[in-house]
Amino acid sequence: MHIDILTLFPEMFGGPFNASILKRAVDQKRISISLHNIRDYTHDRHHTVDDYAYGGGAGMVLKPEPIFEAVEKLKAESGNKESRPLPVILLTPQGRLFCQRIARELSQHSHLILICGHYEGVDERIRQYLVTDEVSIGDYVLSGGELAAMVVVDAVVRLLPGVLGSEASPVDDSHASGLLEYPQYTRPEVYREWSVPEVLLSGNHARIARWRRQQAIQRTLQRRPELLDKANLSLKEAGSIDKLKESGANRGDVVNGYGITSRSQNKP
Ligand code: 9D3
Repeated sequence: MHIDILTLFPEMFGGPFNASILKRAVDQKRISISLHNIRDYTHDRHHTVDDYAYGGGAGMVLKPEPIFEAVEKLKAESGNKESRPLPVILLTPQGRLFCQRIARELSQHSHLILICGHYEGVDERIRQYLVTDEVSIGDYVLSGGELAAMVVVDAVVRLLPGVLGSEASPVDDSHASGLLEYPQYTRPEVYREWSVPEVLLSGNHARIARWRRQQAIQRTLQRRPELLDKANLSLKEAGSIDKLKESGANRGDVVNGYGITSRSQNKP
């Protein structure tokens, strides 16, 4: 897979892209990432990338010309042979909410172009006539699309064949199974008087699997009950959840470090 990223701040990408799984994927030539400074596609003496908004108002707007020219050049070089259009993705708070399903969808393409917007926003014609998709990574305010692009790249690249190597296969991920993960322990068996649950030391693999499954379901019910609607549960498991719900085990209350209780729903 090749990924082109258009940004006003290419230097922001150095850290994440030169470490860990992404670094290895690049070194193994499973992916290539090119960073393009939008400023390099300007023609005027001052390398102008933004301008005042028509109609007035505070804040500048990214000009269409440099972004159109950069994307058109990359498209021409790409020679897209796929039946589907080459994804040109604008990272913006107004985009569709990024999730594991979208990561999987994007991982099916051999080439992606990502455009990082900035606080000011972009000329609407970029959305209308250049971009094929708009993506947000969540309902909180970032200063630009760069961190969002890094999140998208990380989530997509680790799904590509061979990238994870010997590490856990992507289908084991909690967000792939639809449940949160079960509690994990390692040595020592007793730390500061806190023991590892006896079942995990039992050597009874069927019993361990049942315990982990039950813990994963219970944890999901307490922390992210909405995930259970889409999780793959057996009829028996679905029935036991209904019982837990009736007993109030999913009240969703969380307690912070000060013992203050609140609902666990994320309100904006
Ligand atoms: C004047 C700014 N805001 C008006 C309400 C809108 C705004 C525009 C651009 C707020 C933040 C940004 C910069 N953020 C992104 O470009 C961005 C983003 C985000 O802020 N949150 C989650 N996902 C993304 S993807 C790109």
